[in-house]
Amino acid sequence: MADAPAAETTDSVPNAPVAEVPAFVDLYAGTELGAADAEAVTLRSPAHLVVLAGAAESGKTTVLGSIYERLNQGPFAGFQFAGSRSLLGFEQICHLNRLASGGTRPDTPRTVPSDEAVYYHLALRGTEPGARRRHLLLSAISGELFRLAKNSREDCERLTFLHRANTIVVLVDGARLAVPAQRTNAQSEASSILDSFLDAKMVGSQCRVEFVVSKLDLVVDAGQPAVDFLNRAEEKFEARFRGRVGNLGFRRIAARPEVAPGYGTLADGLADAFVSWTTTTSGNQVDVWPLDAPPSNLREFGKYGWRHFAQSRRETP
Ligand SMILES: Nc1nc2c(ncn2[C@@H]2O[C@H](COP(=O)(O)OP(=O)(O)OP(=O)(O)O)[C@@H](O)[C@H]2O)c(=O)[nH]1
Ligand SMILES: [Mg+2]
Repeated sequence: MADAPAAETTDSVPNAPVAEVPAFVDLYAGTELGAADAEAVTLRSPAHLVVLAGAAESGKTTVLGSIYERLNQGPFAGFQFAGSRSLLGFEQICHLNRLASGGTRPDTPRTVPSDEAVYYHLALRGTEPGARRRHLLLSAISGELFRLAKNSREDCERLTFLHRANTIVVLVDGARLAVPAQRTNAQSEASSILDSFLDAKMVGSQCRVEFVVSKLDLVVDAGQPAVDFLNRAEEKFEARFRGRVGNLGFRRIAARPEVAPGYGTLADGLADAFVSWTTTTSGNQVDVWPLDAPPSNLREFGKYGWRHFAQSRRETP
């Protein structure tokens, strides 16, 4: 796979005049991005933001790693890999999944708790001829960050990036749905994640929201009672949130199934999920902040970048 370009062309403004060579060029360490770096990516090119939210160990990081691995192997879900600002970050989360790690079975490193969201960047190009490059930012809300947000509306409001999410994925841990003593909690925790976000008005009106059951292999393996519970849980999510979320969906995936591939007739669901998560819905086609004024909660760094790129867009014929 090709390395990420050190500095990308401004592919969002194809005819922008080249004013002068900048004195400094931003270099990315290649690890996962903090808020300022993610802002810089967004300001430079339209970027689609997908947020994965879920309780600890619900499978968020595995989903990110599996998407990256699939893109590594060739075209995936109609996209091919076209660069990343966070290659090292992806490599770190995939390491335990590989033979080179020396582990006896695939695993995902525990995400280090943090009170800041981190982002992973992917540049993608559609497999059809002449397809343009598009940018994707993926963020997983860590168990700890989510715990803080769940317990306090103030902390939830700190997750300001949720406002800008094009897609919010609420993961429901299939491993817990498989265990009778844990399934009710798993269901109500997933519900309460979306409740908190909605109560704090963090979900944009055009945002796609999906409840996604992870580790479907374990649910299926646990037998019909687990599958029945899952069906009822989805009905309850539907009844509770359909009126409050304009673009609500449901999905079941197994980003890293433990049982042999091809279990039952179920595919792992990741390719379909990825297409849905990266599809822009009509109301937020632009995938960028409006040009009139920078958002008031932006840091100075972000405001500077916003003005710079807003200016170059205005100058574009
Ligand atoms: N059987 C099975 N196990 C899975 C699947 N996806 C993830 N896992 C396992 O679930 C465990 C937790 O996955 P993570 O991706 O680390 O979960 P997380 O939500 O990022 O966890 P935190 O970052 O600690 O909050 C790991 O041991 C994974 O190997 C799956 O599709 N099937
Ligand atoms: Mg994690």
